[in-house]
Amino acid sequence: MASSNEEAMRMEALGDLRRCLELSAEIDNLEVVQGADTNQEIGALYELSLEREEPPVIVFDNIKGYPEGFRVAVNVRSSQVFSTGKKGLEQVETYRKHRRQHHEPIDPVTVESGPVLENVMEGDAVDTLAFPTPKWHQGDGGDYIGTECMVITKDPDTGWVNAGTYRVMVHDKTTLTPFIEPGKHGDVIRRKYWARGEACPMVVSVGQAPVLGAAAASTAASGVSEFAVAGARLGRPIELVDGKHTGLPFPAASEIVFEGFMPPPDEIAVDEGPFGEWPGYYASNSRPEPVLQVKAVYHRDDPIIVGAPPVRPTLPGFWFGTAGSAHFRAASLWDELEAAGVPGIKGVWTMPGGGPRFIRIVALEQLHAGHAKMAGLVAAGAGSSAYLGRIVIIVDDDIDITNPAEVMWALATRWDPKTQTDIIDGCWTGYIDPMLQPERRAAGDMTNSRAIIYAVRPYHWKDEFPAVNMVSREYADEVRKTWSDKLDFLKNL
Ligand SMILES: Cc1cc2nc3c(=O)[nH]c(=O)nc-3n(C[C@H](O)[C@H](O)[C@H](O)COP(=O)(O)O)c2cc1C
Ligand SMILES: [Mn+2]
Repeated sequence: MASSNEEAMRMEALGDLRRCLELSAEIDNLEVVQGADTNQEIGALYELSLEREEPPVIVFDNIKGYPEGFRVAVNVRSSQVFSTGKKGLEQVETYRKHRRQHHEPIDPVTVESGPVLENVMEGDAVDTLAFPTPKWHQGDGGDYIGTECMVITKDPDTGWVNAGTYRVMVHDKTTLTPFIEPGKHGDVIRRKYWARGEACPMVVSVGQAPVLGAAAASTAASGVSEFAVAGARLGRPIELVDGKHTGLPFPAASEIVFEGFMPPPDEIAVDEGPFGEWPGYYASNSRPEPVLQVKAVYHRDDPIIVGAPPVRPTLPGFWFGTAGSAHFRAASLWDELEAAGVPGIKGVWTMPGGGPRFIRIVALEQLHAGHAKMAGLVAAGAGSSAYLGRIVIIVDDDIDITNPAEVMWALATRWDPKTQTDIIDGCWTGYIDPMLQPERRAAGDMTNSRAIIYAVRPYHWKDEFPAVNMVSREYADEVRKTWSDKLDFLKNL
Protein backbone atom coordinates (compact mmCIF):
# COMPACT_ATOMS: atom_id res chain seq x y z
CA MET A 1 0.00 0.00 0.00
CA ALA A 2 2.71 2.43 1.02
CA SER A 3 4.45 1.87 -2.25
CA SER A 4 1.39 2.69 -4.38
CA ASN A 5 0.89 5.88 -2.32
CA GLU A 6 4.51 6.74 -2.95
CA GLU A 7 4.05 6.09 -6.65
CA ALA A 8 1.01 8.39 -6.64
CA MET A 9 3.08 11.06 -4.87
CA ARG A 10 5.89 10.70 -7.40
CA MET A 11 3.50 11.11 -10.32
CA GLU A 12 1.87 14.14 -8.71
CA ALA A 13 5.29 15.77 -8.20
CA LEU A 14 6.43 14.81 -11.69
CA GLY A 15 3.48 16.59 -13.28
CA ASP A 16 3.44 19.82 -11.26
CA LEU A 17 6.43 21.92 -10.21
CA ARG A 18 4.74 23.73 -7.31
CA ARG A 19 3.27 20.50 -5.94
CA CYS A 20 6.74 18.96 -6.23
CA LEU A 21 8.15 21.73 -4.05
CA GLU A 22 5.34 21.31 -1.49
CA LEU A 23 5.84 17.56 -1.30
CA SER A 24 9.61 17.99 -1.00
CA ALA A 25 9.03 20.35 1.94
CA GLU A 26 6.63 17.85 3.53
CA ILE A 27 9.31 15.17 3.56
CA ASP A 28 11.83 17.71 4.86
CA ASN A 29 13.89 17.66 1.69
CA LEU A 30 13.62 21.37 0.87
CA GLU A 31 15.81 24.24 2.04
CA VAL A 32 14.70 27.87 1.63
CA VAL A 33 17.56 30.36 1.34
CA GLN A 34 16.74 34.02 1.93
CA GLY A 35 18.70 36.98 0.63
CA ALA A 36 21.28 35.37 -1.67
CA ASP A 37 22.84 37.23 -4.59
CA THR A 38 22.28 36.29 -8.24
CA ASN A 39 25.91 37.23 -8.88
CA GLN A 40 27.69 33.89 -8.27
CA GLU A 41 26.37 33.32 -4.73
CA ILE A 42 23.35 31.23 -5.75
CA GLY A 43 25.59 29.28 -8.12
CA ALA A 44 28.25 28.66 -5.48
CA LEU A 45 25.70 27.44 -2.90
CA TYR A 46 24.24 25.13 -5.54
CA GLU A 47 27.65 23.74 -6.48
CA LEU A 48 28.49 23.12 -2.81
CA SER A 49 25.18 21.27 -2.36
CA LEU A 50 26.23 18.83 -5.09
CA GLU A 51 29.09 17.57 -2.95
CA ARG A 52 26.30 15.50 -1.43
CA GLU A 53 25.02 12.53 -3.38
CA GLU A 54 21.51 13.49 -2.33
CA PRO A 55 21.36 17.28 -2.12
CA PRO A 56 18.17 18.96 -0.89
CA VAL A 57 15.90 20.91 -3.19
CA ILE A 58 16.90 24.55 -2.64
CA VAL A 59 14.54 27.48 -3.17
CA PHE A 60 16.11 30.95 -3.16
CA ASP A 61 13.70 33.71 -2.18
CA ASN A 62 14.04 37.42 -1.36
CA ILE A 63 16.91 37.43 -3.80
CA LYS A 64 18.98 40.63 -3.55
CA GLY A 65 17.48 43.34 -5.72
CA TYR A 66 14.32 41.39 -6.68
CA PRO A 67 10.80 41.28 -5.29
CA GLU A 68 9.89 38.66 -2.69
CA GLY A 69 8.36 35.64 -4.39
CA PHE A 70 10.53 35.90 -7.52
CA ARG A 71 12.40 32.67 -6.84
CA VAL A 72 15.09 30.34 -8.15
CA ALA A 73 14.84 26.60 -7.43
CA VAL A 74 17.58 24.00 -7.95
CA ASN A 75 17.95 20.23 -7.46
CA VAL A 76 14.26 19.83 -8.27
CA ARG A 77 14.45 16.64 -10.30
CA SER A 78 16.74 14.98 -7.78
CA SER A 79 14.21 15.61 -4.97
CA GLN A 80 13.74 12.66 -2.64
CA VAL A 81 10.05 12.67 -3.60
CA PHE A 82 11.21 10.87 -6.73
CA SER A 83 13.29 8.31 -4.86
CA THR A 84 12.22 4.72 -5.35
CA GLY A 85 14.73 3.57 -2.75
CA LYS A 86 16.47 1.65 -5.52
CA LYS A 87 20.14 2.04 -6.34
CA GLY A 88 22.49 1.11 -9.14
CA LEU A 89 21.26 -1.20 -11.88
CA GLU A 90 17.99 -1.73 -10.04
CA GLN A 91 17.27 1.96 -10.53
CA VAL A 92 18.18 1.68 -14.22
CA GLU A 93 15.79 -1.28 -14.53
CA THR A 94 13.06 0.72 -12.78
CA TYR A 95 13.36 3.48 -15.38
CA ARG A 96 13.20 0.91 -18.17
CA LYS A 97 10.14 -0.76 -16.71
CA HIS A 98 8.41 2.57 -16.24
CA ARG A 99 9.15 3.47 -19.84
CA ARG A 100 7.82 0.15 -21.14
CA GLN A 101 4.60 0.73 -19.23
CA HIS A 102 4.29 4.36 -20.35
CA HIS A 103 5.71 4.36 -23.83
CA GLU A 104 2.60 5.05 -25.91
CA PRO A 105 2.89 8.78 -26.68
CA ILE A 106 0.01 10.87 -25.34
CA ASP A 107 -0.49 14.00 -27.42
CA PRO A 108 -0.81 17.28 -25.54
CA VAL A 109 -4.09 19.20 -25.47
CA THR A 110 -4.56 22.89 -26.13
CA VAL A 111 -6.42 24.82 -23.43
CA GLU A 112 -7.73 28.39 -23.46
CA SER A 113 -5.84 29.69 -20.48
CA GLY A 114 -3.53 28.79 -17.65
CA PRO A 115 -1.49 30.30 -14.82
CA VAL A 116 1.37 31.21 -17.20
CA LEU A 117 -0.91 33.92 -18.61
CA GLU A 118 -1.34 35.64 -15.21
CA ASN A 119 1.13 38.32 -16.32
CA VAL A 120 1.87 39.34 -19.90
CA MET A 121 4.51 41.79 -21.15
CA GLU A 122 4.36 42.96 -24.75
CA GLY A 123 5.75 45.84 -26.84
CA ASP A 124 7.81 48.29 -24.81
CA ALA A 125 6.94 46.41 -21.62
CA VAL A 126 8.96 43.34 -22.62
CA ASP A 127 11.67 42.95 -19.99
CA THR A 128 13.63 39.74 -19.71
CA LEU A 129 15.73 41.41 -17.00
CA ALA A 130 12.80 41.48 -14.56
CA PHE A 131 13.70 38.05 -13.17
CA PRO A 132 16.44 37.05 -10.71
CA THR A 133 18.63 35.38 -13.31
CA PRO A 134 21.85 33.99 -11.83
CA LYS A 135 25.36 34.36 -13.06
CA TRP A 136 25.99 30.76 -12.04
CA HIS A 137 29.75 30.28 -12.36
CA GLN A 138 32.65 32.66 -11.78
CA GLY A 139 33.83 32.48 -15.39
CA ASP A 140 30.41 32.88 -17.02
CA GLY A 141 30.11 35.66 -19.58
CA GLY A 142 26.64 36.62 -18.37
CA ASP A 143 23.41 35.60 -16.68
CA TYR A 144 21.70 32.36 -17.75
CA ILE A 145 17.94 32.16 -17.31
CA GLY A 146 17.70 28.90 -19.25
CA THR A 147 19.45 25.88 -17.79
CA GLU A 148 16.57 23.49 -17.04
CA CYS A 149 14.34 24.94 -19.73
CA MET A 150 12.43 23.98 -22.86
CA VAL A 151 13.25 25.61 -26.16
CA ILE A 152 10.20 24.99 -28.34
CA THR A 153 10.20 25.08 -32.15
CA LYS A 154 7.95 23.67 -34.88
CA ASP A 155 9.12 21.88 -38.02
CA PRO A 156 7.71 23.99 -40.87
CA ASP A 157 7.40 20.92 -43.13
CA THR A 158 5.68 18.46 -40.82
CA GLY A 159 4.28 20.46 -37.91
CA TRP A 160 6.34 18.40 -35.42
CA VAL A 161 6.77 20.42 -32.21
CA ASN A 162 10.18 19.81 -30.62
CA ALA A 163 11.23 20.83 -27.11
CA GLY A 164 14.89 20.62 -26.15
CA THR A 165 16.86 21.84 -23.15
CA TYR A 166 19.49 24.28 -24.38
CA ARG A 167 21.12 26.90 -22.17
CA VAL A 168 19.82 30.46 -22.60
CA MET A 169 21.80 33.64 -21.88
CA VAL A 170 20.16 37.02 -21.24
CA HIS A 171 21.68 39.99 -23.10
CA ASP A 172 19.22 42.87 -22.76
CA LYS A 173 15.49 43.38 -22.22
CA THR A 174 14.51 41.75 -25.51
CA THR A 175 17.51 39.62 -26.47
CA LEU A 176 18.26 36.04 -25.47
CA THR A 177 20.68 33.52 -26.96
CA PRO A 178 19.73 29.84 -26.76
CA PHE A 179 22.91 27.83 -27.36
CA ILE A 180 21.87 24.93 -29.58
CA GLU A 181 24.67 22.57 -30.54
CA PRO A 182 24.82 21.80 -34.28
CA GLY A 183 22.70 18.75 -35.08
CA LYS A 184 20.27 19.00 -32.14
CA HIS A 185 16.62 19.01 -33.20
CA GLY A 186 16.17 22.71 -32.44
CA ASP A 187 19.10 23.44 -34.75
CA VAL A 188 17.84 21.25 -37.59
CA ILE A 189 14.42 22.93 -37.37
CA ARG A 190 15.65 26.54 -37.18
CA ARG A 191 17.84 26.03 -40.25
CA LYS A 192 14.74 25.08 -42.27
CA TYR A 193 13.27 28.56 -41.65
CA TRP A 194 16.58 30.25 -42.39
CA ALA A 195 16.91 28.37 -45.68
CA ARG A 196 13.59 30.00 -46.67
CA GLY A 197 14.90 33.41 -45.61
CA GLU A 198 12.57 33.48 -42.58
CA ALA A 199 13.15 34.02 -38.87
CA CYS A 200 12.49 30.90 -36.80
CA PRO A 201 9.53 31.20 -34.39
CA MET A 202 10.71 30.08 -30.94
CA VAL A 203 9.48 29.85 -27.38
CA VAL A 204 11.54 29.34 -24.23
CA SER A 205 9.85 27.98 -21.11
CA VAL A 206 11.74 28.48 -17.87
CA GLY A 207 10.34 26.56 -14.92
CA GLN A 208 7.85 23.77 -15.66
CA ALA A 209 6.76 20.38 -14.41
CA PRO A 210 9.75 18.10 -13.71
CA VAL A 211 8.50 15.59 -16.30
CA LEU A 212 8.80 18.27 -18.98
CA GLY A 213 12.39 19.12 -18.06
CA ALA A 214 13.23 15.43 -18.11
CA ALA A 215 11.63 14.92 -21.52
CA ALA A 216 13.28 17.99 -23.04
CA ALA A 217 16.72 16.90 -21.83
CA SER A 218 16.52 13.35 -23.12
CA THR A 219 16.77 12.08 -26.66
CA ALA A 220 13.34 11.56 -28.20
CA ALA A 221 13.49 10.42 -31.82
CA SER A 222 13.35 12.98 -34.60
CA GLY A 223 9.69 13.73 -35.34
CA VAL A 224 8.53 12.77 -31.84
CA SER A 225 7.31 15.62 -29.63
CA GLU A 226 8.76 15.73 -26.14
CA PHE A 227 5.31 16.89 -24.98
CA ALA A 228 3.88 13.52 -26.08
CA VAL A 229 6.74 11.69 -24.35
CA ALA A 230 6.08 13.61 -21.15
CA GLY A 231 2.35 12.86 -21.48
CA ALA A 232 3.15 9.17 -21.80
CA ARG A 233 5.25 9.19 -18.65
CA LEU A 234 2.51 10.98 -16.75
CA GLY A 235 -0.37 8.97 -18.20
CA ARG A 236 -2.29 12.10 -19.15
CA PRO A 237 -1.94 14.84 -21.76
CA ILE A 238 0.16 17.92 -21.05
CA GLU A 239 -1.93 21.09 -21.21
CA LEU A 240 -0.60 23.76 -23.56
CA VAL A 241 -1.62 27.28 -24.50
CA ASP A 242 -0.77 28.95 -27.82
CA GLY A 243 1.48 32.00 -27.98
CA LYS A 244 -0.10 35.11 -29.51
CA HIS A 245 2.83 36.05 -31.72
CA THR A 246 4.10 32.73 -33.04
CA GLY A 247 1.19 30.36 -32.49
CA LEU A 248 3.70 28.02 -30.84
CA PRO A 249 2.37 26.02 -27.89
CA PHE A 250 3.85 26.12 -24.39
CA PRO A 251 2.86 24.58 -21.05
CA ALA A 252 -0.16 26.31 -19.50
CA ALA A 253 1.47 25.92 -16.08
CA SER A 254 4.96 27.18 -17.03
CA GLU A 255 6.49 29.68 -14.66
CA ILE A 256 8.02 32.03 -17.26
CA VAL A 257 7.81 31.93 -21.04
CA PHE A 258 9.60 34.03 -23.67
CA GLU A 259 8.10 34.12 -27.14
CA GLY A 260 9.74 35.50 -30.24
CA PHE A 261 11.68 34.94 -33.42
CA MET A 262 15.25 33.98 -34.24
CA PRO A 263 16.54 35.55 -37.48
CA PRO A 264 19.34 33.81 -39.37
CA PRO A 265 22.82 34.40 -37.91
CA ASP A 266 24.01 36.31 -40.99
CA GLU A 267 21.36 38.93 -40.12
CA ILE A 268 22.16 39.16 -36.42
CA ALA A 269 24.40 37.27 -34.02
CA VAL A 270 25.88 38.23 -30.64
CA ASP A 271 28.61 36.71 -28.50
CA GLU A 272 27.32 33.91 -26.28
CA GLY A 273 29.29 32.43 -23.36
CA PRO A 274 31.57 31.52 -21.82
CA PHE A 275 29.53 29.21 -19.59
CA GLY A 276 30.72 26.58 -17.10
CA GLU A 277 29.86 23.30 -18.82
CA TRP A 278 29.21 19.76 -17.55
CA PRO A 279 32.41 18.21 -18.92
CA GLY A 280 34.00 20.50 -16.33
CA TYR A 281 35.40 23.35 -18.47
CA TYR A 282 34.53 26.53 -20.33
CA ALA A 283 35.29 24.81 -23.63
CA SER A 284 32.80 26.54 -25.94
CA ASN A 285 34.22 29.84 -24.70
CA SER A 286 32.48 32.70 -26.47
CA ARG A 287 31.34 32.80 -30.10
CA PRO A 288 28.61 34.57 -32.08
CA GLU A 289 25.21 32.87 -31.81
CA PRO A 290 21.85 33.72 -33.39
CA VAL A 291 19.48 35.62 -31.11
CA LEU A 292 15.91 35.17 -29.95
CA GLN A 293 14.20 38.54 -30.27
CA VAL A 294 11.53 38.46 -27.60
CA LYS A 295 8.07 39.78 -28.51
CA ALA A 296 6.21 38.64 -25.40
CA VAL A 297 6.94 37.49 -21.86
CA TYR A 298 4.33 35.48 -19.96
CA HIS A 299 4.75 34.61 -16.30
CA ARG A 300 2.94 33.33 -13.27
CA ASP A 301 2.56 35.40 -10.14
CA ASP A 302 5.67 34.89 -7.99
CA PRO A 303 7.50 33.01 -10.75
CA ILE A 304 10.11 30.36 -10.15
CA ILE A 305 13.20 29.97 -12.34
CA VAL A 306 14.21 26.31 -12.23
CA GLY A 307 17.97 26.00 -12.53
CA ALA A 308 20.12 23.00 -13.36
CA PRO A 309 23.42 24.55 -14.38
CA PRO A 310 26.29 22.20 -15.05
CA VAL A 311 29.14 21.53 -12.65
CA ARG A 312 32.17 19.24 -13.01
CA PRO A 313 31.06 15.63 -13.41
CA THR A 314 33.11 14.51 -10.43
CA LEU A 315 30.54 15.93 -7.99
CA PRO A 316 28.31 13.07 -6.84
CA GLY A 317 25.14 15.15 -6.68
CA PHE A 318 25.59 16.02 -10.34
CA TRP A 319 26.31 12.54 -11.61
CA PHE A 320 23.20 11.10 -10.01
CA GLY A 321 21.16 14.28 -10.07
CA THR A 322 19.18 16.36 -12.47
CA ALA A 323 21.71 17.33 -15.04
CA GLY A 324 23.64 14.11 -14.91
CA SER A 325 20.71 11.71 -14.90
CA ALA A 326 23.26 8.88 -15.13
CA HIS A 327 20.71 6.18 -14.49
CA PHE A 328 18.24 7.58 -16.95
CA ARG A 329 20.77 7.76 -19.77
CA ALA A 330 21.96 4.24 -18.99
CA ALA A 331 18.35 3.06 -19.28
CA SER A 332 18.04 4.79 -22.68
CA LEU A 333 21.13 3.10 -24.08
CA TRP A 334 20.05 -0.31 -22.75
CA ASP A 335 16.70 0.09 -24.53
CA GLU A 336 18.43 1.16 -27.72
CA LEU A 337 20.81 -1.82 -27.67
CA GLU A 338 17.87 -4.18 -27.34
CA ALA A 339 15.88 -2.35 -30.00
CA ALA A 340 18.87 -2.75 -32.33
CA GLY A 341 18.72 -6.49 -31.75
CA VAL A 342 21.75 -6.98 -29.51
CA PRO A 343 21.04 -9.97 -27.23
CA GLY A 344 22.62 -10.80 -23.88
CA ILE A 345 22.81 -7.27 -22.41
CA LYS A 346 23.00 -7.63 -18.62
CA GLY A 347 23.57 -4.03 -17.66
CA VAL A 348 24.43 -0.53 -18.86
CA TRP A 349 26.15 2.10 -16.76
CA THR A 350 28.09 5.35 -16.96
CA MET A 351 31.40 5.94 -15.23
CA PRO A 352 31.69 8.68 -12.60
CA GLY A 353 33.87 11.48 -13.98
CA GLY A 354 32.53 10.99 -17.48
CA GLY A 355 29.18 12.56 -16.65
CA PRO A 356 26.19 11.06 -18.41
CA ARG A 357 27.87 10.58 -21.78
CA PHE A 358 31.64 10.22 -22.04
CA ILE A 359 32.28 6.77 -20.59
CA ARG A 360 29.63 4.09 -21.09
CA ILE A 361 29.92 0.57 -19.79
CA VAL A 362 27.97 -2.42 -21.08
CA ALA A 363 27.89 -5.82 -19.34
CA LEU A 364 27.39 -8.62 -21.84
CA GLU A 365 26.78 -12.35 -21.69
CA GLN A 366 28.81 -13.31 -24.75
CA LEU A 367 26.79 -15.71 -26.89
CA HIS A 368 28.92 -16.05 -30.02
CA ALA A 369 32.06 -14.84 -31.74
CA GLY A 370 31.73 -11.17 -32.74
CA HIS A 371 28.96 -10.53 -30.22
CA ALA A 372 31.01 -8.07 -28.12
CA LYS A 373 31.81 -6.10 -31.26
CA MET A 374 28.14 -5.98 -32.21
CA ALA A 375 27.32 -4.47 -28.80
CA GLY A 376 30.25 -2.03 -28.96
CA LEU A 377 29.41 -0.67 -32.40
CA VAL A 378 25.76 -0.09 -31.52
CA ALA A 379 26.63 1.44 -28.13
CA ALA A 380 28.98 3.93 -29.80
CA GLY A 381 26.43 5.08 -32.36
CA ALA A 382 23.00 4.75 -30.77
CA GLY A 383 20.82 7.84 -30.46
CA SER A 384 21.43 8.50 -26.78
CA SER A 385 25.20 8.13 -27.02
CA ALA A 386 26.03 9.40 -30.51
CA TYR A 387 26.72 12.97 -29.34
CA LEU A 388 29.71 13.75 -27.11
CA GLY A 389 30.93 10.24 -26.40
CA ARG A 390 34.51 9.16 -25.79
CA ILE A 391 34.82 5.59 -24.57
CA VAL A 392 32.57 2.55 -24.69
CA ILE A 393 33.71 -0.37 -22.56
CA ILE A 394 32.21 -3.82 -23.07
CA VAL A 395 32.77 -6.22 -20.15
CA ASP A 396 31.64 -9.74 -19.29
CA ASP A 397 28.54 -10.06 -17.16
CA ASP A 398 30.41 -11.25 -14.05
CA ILE A 399 31.77 -7.69 -13.69
CA ASP A 400 29.83 -5.37 -11.37
CA ILE A 401 29.72 -2.39 -13.73
CA THR A 402 28.49 -0.05 -10.98
CA ASN A 403 31.82 -0.53 -9.20
CA PRO A 404 34.64 1.41 -10.92
CA ALA A 405 37.25 -0.93 -9.39
CA GLU A 406 35.64 -3.93 -11.08
CA VAL A 407 35.54 -2.14 -14.44
CA MET A 408 39.22 -1.21 -14.02
CA TRP A 409 39.95 -4.85 -13.14
CA ALA A 410 38.33 -5.96 -16.39
CA LEU A 411 40.51 -3.45 -18.27
CA ALA A 412 43.60 -4.57 -16.39
CA THR A 413 43.10 -8.28 -16.97
CA ARG A 414 40.87 -9.03 -19.98
CA TRP A 415 41.88 -6.37 -22.48
CA ASP A 416 44.63 -6.54 -25.03
CA PRO A 417 44.87 -2.90 -26.17
CA LYS A 418 46.27 -3.76 -29.59
CA THR A 419 43.70 -6.34 -30.63
CA GLN A 420 40.65 -5.48 -28.53
CA THR A 421 40.17 -1.79 -29.31
CA ASP A 422 38.44 0.04 -32.13
CA ILE A 423 39.24 3.69 -32.75
CA ILE A 424 36.58 5.43 -34.79
CA ASP A 425 36.98 8.98 -36.04
CA GLY A 426 34.48 11.51 -37.34
CA CYS A 427 31.84 11.04 -34.60
CA TRP A 428 29.39 13.72 -33.49
CA THR A 429 30.62 16.07 -30.79
CA GLY A 430 29.94 19.65 -29.76
CA TYR A 431 31.51 22.98 -28.85
CA ILE A 432 31.49 21.96 -25.17
CA ASP A 433 33.95 19.10 -25.82
CA PRO A 434 37.25 20.26 -24.26
CA MET A 435 39.12 17.84 -26.57
CA LEU A 436 37.71 19.31 -29.79
CA GLN A 437 40.93 20.25 -31.62
CA PRO A 438 41.33 23.97 -32.30
CA GLU A 439 41.51 23.36 -36.08
CA ARG A 440 38.26 21.39 -36.08
CA ARG A 441 36.59 23.96 -33.81
CA ALA A 442 37.62 26.80 -36.13
CA ALA A 443 36.42 24.90 -39.20
CA GLY A 444 33.08 23.99 -37.59
CA ASP A 445 34.03 20.30 -37.91
CA MET A 446 32.25 19.14 -34.75
CA THR A 447 33.67 15.64 -34.69
CA ASN A 448 35.85 13.61 -32.37
CA SER A 449 37.17 10.06 -32.14
CA ARG A 450 35.95 7.22 -29.95
CA ALA A 451 37.52 4.19 -28.38
CA ILE A 452 35.47 1.03 -28.14
CA ILE A 453 37.20 -1.23 -25.68
CA TYR A 454 36.33 -4.91 -25.53
CA ALA A 455 37.50 -5.81 -22.01
CA VAL A 456 36.02 -9.30 -22.29
CA ARG A 457 37.49 -12.77 -22.27
CA PRO A 458 38.22 -13.34 -25.97
CA TYR A 459 35.35 -15.50 -27.18
CA HIS A 460 37.35 -18.15 -29.06
CA TRP A 461 39.44 -19.06 -26.01
CA LYS A 462 37.12 -18.03 -23.20
CA ASP A 463 36.93 -21.60 -21.89
CA GLU A 464 40.73 -21.70 -21.52
CA PHE A 465 40.81 -18.27 -19.84
CA PRO A 466 42.37 -18.50 -16.35
CA ALA A 467 39.77 -19.06 -13.64
CA VAL A 468 38.96 -16.16 -11.32
CA ASN A 469 40.54 -16.34 -7.88
CA MET A 470 37.49 -15.98 -5.66
CA VAL A 471 35.65 -17.91 -3.00
CA SER A 472 32.37 -19.16 -4.42
CA ARG A 473 29.25 -17.43 -3.12
CA GLU A 474 27.86 -20.76 -1.91
CA TYR A 475 30.96 -21.71 0.08
CA ALA A 476 31.27 -18.17 1.44
CA ASP A 477 27.67 -18.37 2.71
CA GLU A 478 28.37 -21.71 4.34
CA VAL A 479 31.50 -20.41 6.08
CA ARG A 480 29.71 -17.27 7.17
CA LYS A 481 26.95 -19.36 8.72
CA THR A 482 29.42 -21.42 10.69
CA TRP A 483 31.55 -18.54 11.94
CA SER A 484 29.49 -15.34 12.10
CA ASP A 485 28.56 -15.78 15.80
CA LYS A 486 32.21 -16.03 16.76
CA LEU A 487 33.90 -13.50 14.47
CA ASP A 488 33.15 -9.76 14.59
CA PHE A 489 34.70 -9.08 11.19
CA LEU A 490 32.04 -11.22 9.54
CA LYS A 491 29.20 -9.05 10.87
CA ASN A 492 27.46 -7.09 8.05
CA LEU A 493 29.87 -8.49 5.52
C1 LIG B 1 20.64 20.97 -17.79
C2 LIG B 1 20.90 20.68 -19.24
C3 LIG B 1 21.44 21.65 -20.07
C4 LIG B 1 21.67 21.40 -21.41
N1 LIG B 1 22.18 22.39 -22.20
C5 LIG B 1 22.36 22.19 -23.52
C6 LIG B 1 22.82 23.25 -24.35
O1 LIG B 1 23.12 24.36 -23.90
N2 LIG B 1 22.93 23.02 -25.67
C7 LIG B 1 22.64 21.79 -26.22
O2 LIG B 1 22.74 21.64 -27.44
N3 LIG B 1 22.22 20.74 -25.45
C8 LIG B 1 22.07 20.92 -24.11
N4 LIG B 1 21.62 19.89 -23.32
C9 LIG B 1 21.38 18.56 -23.90
C10 LIG B 1 20.07 18.51 -24.66
O3 LIG B 1 19.03 18.93 -23.83
C11 LIG B 1 19.76 17.10 -25.15
O4 LIG B 1 20.74 16.75 -26.11
C12 LIG B 1 18.36 16.96 -25.76
O5 LIG B 1 18.23 15.68 -26.31
C13 LIG B 1 18.13 18.00 -26.82
O6 LIG B 1 16.83 17.89 -27.37
P1 LIG B 1 16.64 17.48 -28.90
O7 LIG B 1 17.07 16.02 -28.94
O8 LIG B 1 15.20 17.68 -29.14
O9 LIG B 1 17.52 18.35 -29.71
C14 LIG B 1 21.38 20.13 -21.96
C15 LIG B 1 20.84 19.15 -21.12
C16 LIG B 1 20.60 19.41 -19.79
C17 LIG B 1 20.02 18.32 -18.93
MN1 LIG C 1 13.76 16.29 -29.83
